[in-house]
This record gives sequence, structure tokens and C-alpha cells, in this order.
Amino acid sequence: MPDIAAVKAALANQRIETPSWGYGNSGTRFKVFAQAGVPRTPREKLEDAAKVHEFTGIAPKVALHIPWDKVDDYAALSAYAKERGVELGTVNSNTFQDDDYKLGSVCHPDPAVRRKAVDHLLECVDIMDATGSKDLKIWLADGTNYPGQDDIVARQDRLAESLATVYERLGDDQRILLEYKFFEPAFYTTDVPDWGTSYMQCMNLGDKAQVVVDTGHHAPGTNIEFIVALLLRAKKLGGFDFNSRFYADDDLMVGSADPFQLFRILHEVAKNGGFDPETNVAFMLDQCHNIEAKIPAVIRSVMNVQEATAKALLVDREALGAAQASGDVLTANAVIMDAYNTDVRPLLAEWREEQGLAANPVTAYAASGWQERIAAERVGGEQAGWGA
Ligand code: PSV
Ligand code: MN
Repeated sequence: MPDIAAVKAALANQRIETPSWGYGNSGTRFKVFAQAGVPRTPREKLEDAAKVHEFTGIAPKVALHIPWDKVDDYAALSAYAKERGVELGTVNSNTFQDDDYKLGSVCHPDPAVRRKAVDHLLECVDIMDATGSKDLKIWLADGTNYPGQDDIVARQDRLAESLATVYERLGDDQRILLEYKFFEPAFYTTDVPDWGTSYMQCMNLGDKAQVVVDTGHHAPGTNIEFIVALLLRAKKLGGFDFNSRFYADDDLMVGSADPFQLFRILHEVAKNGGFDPETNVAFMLDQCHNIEAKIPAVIRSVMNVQEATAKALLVDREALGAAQASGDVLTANAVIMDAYNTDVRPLLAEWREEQGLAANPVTAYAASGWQERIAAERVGGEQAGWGA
């Protein structure tokens, strides 16, 4: 059995980045629901993210989304984050909310629109320089809705050329993380629909371009842990956008719909060196929860990743390897299921207390008075959120 001290040490090294947009109002295309106390500025989002870190101890980074988190002075924003015990993480680009992007951004048939999109991506790298962020996460809404609408291969060529311009601009320790999603908003073709397309583009770009796996961006039934294992083997897994889905890109709290899948993914991560700092996998949340309270739902997601990680670390890999080598199918499967079925909550409560944290971050947050305080203080101004 794995040594509990080693499991605890590995848990202490875990870092989960939370998304600035997870703290704002969100909804579906039918309705955006407003909540009391939701941040009105990037600084207030950082204050909320700092609370998640305060109660979990493992969420010290906050991903930004540009232009949603646009400010005049990024160095000052970074300093504000540090004062609250967190730091700015991945910069997410946005080439999907401008009228010019109706037919695409970096794949658009018009070179002027492509230039505009590339300029935005270059601006994101400038911001990374100012914030000290290492990763530019690119998710593209590009695609077509009808057969014949545009040339599939020409769009790949435009994509490659646009990304190459951005890649050239990266500093030595900066990366492009190219995210894929199989559909939405485009319904016929999507220009980066799957890990293979992202991998091909990243291969052409070079070592500083890697694939992001958003757990909600696959067709139902896709074996995501297989993709994760292959990308780790190829040294091309740049990071995760964790969330949960029942149907498509539901963006629910990670681990809520299918905790077993999350465990299986994290088992492949653990087994294939994905938790080693030198592998440099960014563990990010990408959730837009609409009906539940913002901060505790992010805390819950962080805890769900942590629980699945603890279970993955408990897999008896020696016993698993021996069973696999001897073709003992039932024992191999039993080793995996034993780890998954272990209740790790007491272990995590103990670990938190050893770290000087409350045993239960959700109840500790509820008792902290922060939610009441922001509801009372954040009155007036415009709450951050999707459009409405
Ligand atoms: C797209 O659905 C996505 O997953 C991308 O990561 C974006 O950056 C994020 O959602 C927020 O729109
Ligand atoms: Mn995502």
C-alpha cells in the first residue's frame, strides 16, 4: 500500500488555479442570474479567490480572462493579488465576443479580422509580461455552421500561421496552451475540435505549445483518461480546465457529475508523472456555475479535485503492475476500485488540520462571515458577468 506520509506530502504540493469568471454572475443563453455580493471589478474577484485559497490552502493562483479582467495597470493588479496571498495565473484570451468574429477569428477568411485576433493574442502576451503569468490559454470559437461555408484546410492553414505569429512573441518561459472543444458555438465544423487537432498544431509550433484538456469538451462516452495518458506520454499535456458535464459544456462543479471519471483521469496523471513539477501541468478550474453560491462552489470543486487526487495517490501501483504483468484482470481492476472506494475525507481533514487549515473548508467559509460582508458592501456598480 502507498505510504500515507508520501500521499500527504504529494497533497501538500498540489496547486489548483481558480478562474476569475467563476466568481462572477453567469447563466445560460436563456438567463443570467444575479447574486448578491458578486464582484464588480477584477480586484474583487481576486478577493474572493483569496478566500478560496485561505480555506483550501491549495488554490494560490487566479486565471484571468481578457477583456473581462482588463485593467489599466496589471503590475498593480498583480501586487493587489499578492497582498491577499494569491497570484495571477493563466491569461485566457477572448476572440469570441466581438461582431467581427462571426465567421471566426484567427481562422477568419478576411486577413484584417485575423490580424485583429492575432493582435489581441499578442496583447495577452504583453499582459503576461506585466503580470508574470506563464501561460496563454487559447480557446477558439472558430468554425462553420454549414457544409461549403468555408474551406476546412485553408482554415487550418490560417490557424497555423496566426498561432505561429503569437508563438514567436512568447518569452522563454511562456507557453501557448491550446484548448479544444468539439462543438459550440460552431455546429458543422470546429477548427480545433479535438486533442488530435490541437496536438498537430502544437507539434508544428514547438515545445512551448501544449494541449489543454477541458473535461467538458468531449463527446459523451469519450475516454478522457486515455487522451490524458497519451498527451503525458508525448509531453504535450499543458494543463486541464476542470469542470463537470452531464451533456455538453455544462461547466458544473468538477467531480459532481462523474467523480469516478475524475479519479480515472487523475490516476493517469499520477501514474504518468503529471504531478511532478517539471512536467508543468497547469491544474485549472473552468466552471461557470449559475444557480449555486459562487465562492463555496469553487471551494467544493477544489475539494473534489483534491479528493480524487488523494484516491489516485492511494492506488497500489506495485500491486497493479504485478497484476497487469501476470494478466490478472480481476485483481488489477480490484486495485483500482479499492483506491476509488476509499473514503479519503478523514485523511484530508487530518491533512488540513496539520496544515493549520479548518478540517472542512465549506463550513469554515460559511462561518467566516465573508459572504454576508460582500453582500452588504458590494452594492452599486456593475456586477461582473456574462453580458446581461
Ligand atoms: C470555452 O467553452 C471555455 O472552456 C474556454 O476555456 C474559455 O476560456 C472558457 O470556456 C470561458 O469562456
Ligand atoms: Mn475551458
